[in-house]
Amino acid sequence: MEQAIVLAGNPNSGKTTLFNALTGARQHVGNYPGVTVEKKQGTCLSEAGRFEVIDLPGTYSLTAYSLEEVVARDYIVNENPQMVVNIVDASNLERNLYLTVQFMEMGLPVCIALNMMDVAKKRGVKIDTEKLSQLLNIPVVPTVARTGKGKQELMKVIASQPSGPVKPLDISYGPDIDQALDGMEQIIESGGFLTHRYRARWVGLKFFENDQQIIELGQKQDEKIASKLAAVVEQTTKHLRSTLDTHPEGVIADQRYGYVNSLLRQGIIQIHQDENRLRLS
Ligand code: BGO
Repeated sequence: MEQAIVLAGNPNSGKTTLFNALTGARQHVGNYPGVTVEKKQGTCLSEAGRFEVIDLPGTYSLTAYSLEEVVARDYIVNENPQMVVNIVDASNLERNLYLTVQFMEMGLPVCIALNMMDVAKKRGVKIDTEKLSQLLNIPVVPTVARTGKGKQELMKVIASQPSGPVKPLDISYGPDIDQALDGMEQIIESGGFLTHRYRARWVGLKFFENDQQIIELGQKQDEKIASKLAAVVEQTTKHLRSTLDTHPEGVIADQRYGYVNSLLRQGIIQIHQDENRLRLS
């Protein structure tokens, strides 16, 4: 059976280039239903088998702050692909992994195509891909999309991944938000609130991030539960303001970056001084 995978990542991470390397001429372009966002779809014939590949719009986050984010997120949730292939720019790891953790928080099957490895190398940056894979507990395959390097390995890794539920990543957002999320999770789960599509903790997180699409979907399903969740958010927001002079969205972004940085500090990146540059200086 043909399996579907999606390519997702920050703009300029090399998604389109990898899509072209994987699908060659076997591709077509259309639009996502109802919106003027381009949808590129193609077939990859690899040593590991045949795959339908969808190139999602480039995004920096998975909260519904832009049309691209809504389109990418809805597509993944509705179509349930075998794998989300997250193209990560190796020369800009911190920013790119910010999106990776959001895929993992959704509980999606995700692997990383660590792209632009040639650029990182030229800059004297060495990345321990095995360690990154171990720490994130997802596959990481180095690629150079421009030359096609790593594409066969990538498809082999995708084909070898077991299907079935994936253990989601739960980042700590500090005691106030964590405790609020615990309570919200119970309300969400017991009411079956949007849980046919999303995991409960993630729905709570989206209420904290003021994600209008999720809030409106929730209100349509159950006005009462939506109000209860909004009340928890309001109370926590007031508390965070008065005690720490901050707001939930800021805390959530800081903690996500904190999580990414804590990974990167564990010896993932080594900077090698360029010998020629040393000699010249
Ligand atoms: C231009 N290595 C290198 N060195 N470059 C890469 C790699 C890689 O592994 N992968 C992609 N690129 P997109 P999104 C360009 O277009 O696929 C390059 O947004 C240029 N164009 O060739 O478009 C790729 O789909 C003129 O570069 O990214 C492209 O994710 C001068 O990264 C850019 C220099 O790739 C973005 C670069 C006219």
